Formats: sequence, C-alpha cells, structure tokens
Amino acid sequence: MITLPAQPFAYTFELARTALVIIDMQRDFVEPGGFGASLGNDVRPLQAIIAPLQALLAAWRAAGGCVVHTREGHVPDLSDCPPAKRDRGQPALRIGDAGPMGRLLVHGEPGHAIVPELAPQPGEVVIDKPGKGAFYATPLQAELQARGITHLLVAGVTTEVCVQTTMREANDRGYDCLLLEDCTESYFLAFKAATLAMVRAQGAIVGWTAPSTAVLKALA
Ligand code: C5J
Repeated sequence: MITLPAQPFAYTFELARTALVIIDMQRDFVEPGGFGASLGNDVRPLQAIIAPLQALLAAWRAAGGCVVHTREGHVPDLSDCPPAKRDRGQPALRIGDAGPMGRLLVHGEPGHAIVPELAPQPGEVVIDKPGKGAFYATPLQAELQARGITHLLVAGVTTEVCVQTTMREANDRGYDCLLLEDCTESYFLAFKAATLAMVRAQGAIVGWTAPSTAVLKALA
C-alpha cells in the first residue's frame, strides 16, 4: 500500500489496483488550430502540463502501473455526435469541420491524436469517447474491472469539463480518484481552481487532489 499527502486528507492506493488515467491530451485541445482554439481559447496554458505529465507517466510506467489514455472524438459521419453538441455556441469551426489539423475531433485526423510526448505505448488502454465523461458510451468500466482497478490517478484536460465529468462518473461507480493538480489544466484559471476545491470539498466528496511530486516521491 502507498499513502501520500493529499487534500483533504492522505490518499492510499495499491499500485496493482490503480490506473493513471490521462484525459484527452490531444492536439485538438492543446495546439493552435484545434477544437479548443476554435472556441476562442488561448491553448498555451494547457501545454504547460505536458512536461510534468510526461515525467509522471515515465515513473508510472517504470513502476509497472496501468495506464489509460482517453481521446474525445467522433466517427467520420458524426453519427455519434449529438446535434446539440455540434451546434452549441458560435465557434470559428465546428466539430467535423476541416481545420489546419484536419477535421475537428474526428477519429484518425491529425488533431485527434494524443500529443507525441504522451503517446500511448503498446499494451496501454486507449478509450475513444464521444462525450465529456470517459465512461459514457465506452468500454472503460469493463477495461478497469478486467484489470481489478479500484483507484484512479486522474490527469489531462480540461479540468472542469472532461476531467471533472470523468471523475464524477468514476466516483459514482465506486473508484477512489486522485486529481493531479499540476497535470491538469483549463482554459480558465478560475474554473481549474474551483474544480480542485469542489472535488476535495465535504471530505473528498468526489475525490482527492495532490501534486504529481507526491506520487513521484511515493514511487521513488
Ligand atoms: C472539452 C475536454 N473541454 N476534453 N473537452 O470540450 O475537456
């Protein structure tokens, strides 16, 4: 068992029963010209988490931990994209439109890919998800159950959308979730801070938060 300092109190997990879940670290969210930028966002703050996440991923792999990557996106005919999702707002480009990195949030397009620094390795779980939460319309629950996973270390983007939605879905399914503070980011600083506070409020009502250095120290 590993116990590390976290908020609102110490987090305990067993390596063999814990997955590192990296949410949507796709070019479409962190690079100019992608889906995130099409909504008018400055994507640069999201790029800052690549380095700490890369260090954590390397240590987690070296320790033999289970790794799960998710990608938000849709099949090319957009049959898994509700019109409400595509039509919402007034973006410069919509899901499925052609941009500099190919069609936005469409499977197989350059922008749909995970950034090269965090690219999945053979044997790691890759979940393609049409929604914000990683459990909706995906095999994630089955993949975790098949591996005996009970705890999730959660990272990725964006904190208040796909990361938080996935944590809440996981929490309702009984997983103990730790959100890695410096390995998640939002286009909105205030939204990230609010999400961290919401997650750990009321005695870890959704989960715990800690910096990735706490995990690195525990694994060393
Ligand atoms: C969003 C995500 N923000 N991965 N997706 O639309 O958080």
